[in-house]
Amino acid sequence: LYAIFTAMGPQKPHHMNLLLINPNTSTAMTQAIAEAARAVAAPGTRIHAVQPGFGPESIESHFEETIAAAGVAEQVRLANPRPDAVVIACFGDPGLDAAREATDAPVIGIAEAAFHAASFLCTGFSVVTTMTRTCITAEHLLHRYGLERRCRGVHGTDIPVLELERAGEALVARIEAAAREALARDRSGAIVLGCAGMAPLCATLSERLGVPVIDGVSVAVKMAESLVALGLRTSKHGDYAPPPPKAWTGWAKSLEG
Ligand code: 2AL
Repeated sequence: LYAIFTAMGPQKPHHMNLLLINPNTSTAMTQAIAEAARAVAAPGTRIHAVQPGFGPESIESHFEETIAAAGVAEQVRLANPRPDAVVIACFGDPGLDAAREATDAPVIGIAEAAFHAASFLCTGFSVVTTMTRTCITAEHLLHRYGLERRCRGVHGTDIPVLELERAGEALVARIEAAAREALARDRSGAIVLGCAGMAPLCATLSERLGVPVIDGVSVAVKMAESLVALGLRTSKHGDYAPPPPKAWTGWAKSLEG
């Protein structure tokens, strides 16, 4: 027995499994998000980065968001190993409530995490996001989370999500300019980056802007670690209880509880 345990090497009792879901199906973006998450994760945090098996390669419309939410639900159902925490890494927080019903692990959406972090750092923040048409999604979430009074403006740059995968200086400069304009016009104290694909740009933008720049991916990872360390889990009392058992049909049968 001793030989077996010795061969297994030293045990690491303090590790946690963090399921990091990119709700879109861009493998390059999943990798970039995973890298951003690993850069801030504690040594004992194992990041399992996944994406749905179906759906759009980026999420910048209501229709895409709806399908992506089902993809998030799918990935929570399929999760292996069993996650200690889940992060949903798209700024629309698609499938957040569904994921919380499906697991008792804490589930953190990057928009929700970023808004809360920003509210600790200034009286009012601005959001700089991708396509202008996605601004409404951030605005709906701010109302849903009760944080609309802390946000002084949501600004689109009209940069498509997938262009962030190969962001050069011209793109960074456009986001920087939008952020500067937002800070001045909104009289805000911090910038929230409105897309998971902006995570790799956070350090550069912080340095250039000289105000707190909040990337939801890194904040969500640290919040997930904190909740796990405190032994706090998603409530199963009330509406986050598991969905009631019933028959499911068609392609969604595999998502049955
Ligand atoms: C996003 C995001 O974070 N991932 C994605 O596909 N679209 N956000 C956005 N505002 O477009």
